[in-house]
Amino acid sequence: MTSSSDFAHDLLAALTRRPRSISPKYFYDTAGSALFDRICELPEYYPTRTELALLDTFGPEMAECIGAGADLVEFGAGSNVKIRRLLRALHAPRRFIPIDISAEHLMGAAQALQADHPGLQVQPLAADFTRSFELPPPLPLNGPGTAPRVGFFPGSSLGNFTPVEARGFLRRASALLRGGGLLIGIDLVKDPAVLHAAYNDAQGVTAAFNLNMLARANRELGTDFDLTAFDHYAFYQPVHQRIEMHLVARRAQHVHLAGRRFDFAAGDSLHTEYSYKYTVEGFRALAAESGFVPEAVWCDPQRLFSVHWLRS
Ligand code: AVJ
Repeated sequence: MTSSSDFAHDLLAALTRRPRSISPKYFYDTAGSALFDRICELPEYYPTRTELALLDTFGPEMAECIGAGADLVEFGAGSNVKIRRLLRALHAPRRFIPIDISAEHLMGAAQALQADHPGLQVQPLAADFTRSFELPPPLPLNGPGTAPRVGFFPGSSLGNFTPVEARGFLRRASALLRGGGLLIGIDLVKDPAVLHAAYNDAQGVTAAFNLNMLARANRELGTDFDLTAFDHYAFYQPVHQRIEMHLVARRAQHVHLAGRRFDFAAGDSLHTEYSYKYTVEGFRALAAESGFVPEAVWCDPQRLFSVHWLRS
């Protein structure tokens, strides 16, 4: 779990370095997690609805890959919407460990899930999975050994990592999930206009989500960001195959943090997020380099989004 002091430390570093950049994990306080849930419902934001349809349509095939009695771990479980779809298809899963950085959101969602699935052991873990963290001990089997762990990482959240970070995360995950596997959702490279619209919605929810980074700093750290003085700026960068999200100063201004003053010139940016897109083959190659055996892959007919089963 992150604390305000992690945020203070990282924001101070972000304002000091050039180019200025802060981790997107700080979007997800309670207000930010709620805004993200609204993004998932937007007409322009195709990833959530496309992935949910894949989980519904191919759930039985995914369940075959995963096998019976799974010990599931989800990285960034949010509101548990996706695991609920997968649970419809899974054969007698034994435990579900939702990991999320937003503790309050996590605990509420875990309680609701436990109430709806009395036979499943729901064991929430408030943690920052971009750092090292400890899982509860593996489940003992009736015979010798322990139940293999199965990871679930939907939503293309891997896209927030740079390719170097993604390789690092996948290497750690493949070690953690040895004997089991990872079911992971990956957004695909496509028409830049479709990508652009998904991060520039007409209702301005993505803009509010981006600006929540500054609103959260004002709430938690006592900074004096003027939210009307920054623009949401998101674009697709085709060379690196990624969306970049920035907060751009509309005019020259300054902000105070920890007794220090930080200046922005008009047009200066604070970079808040990357969202990398992959081709199916490119992602399978990355997974293979990181210790997994890429097995099945499921895509929608328009090839907007993909879900992969990687054996470990
Ligand atoms: C949760 C990281 C997958 O990159 O599409 C949505 C976050 N940012 N709109 C994404 C996000 C802006 C989302 N991920």
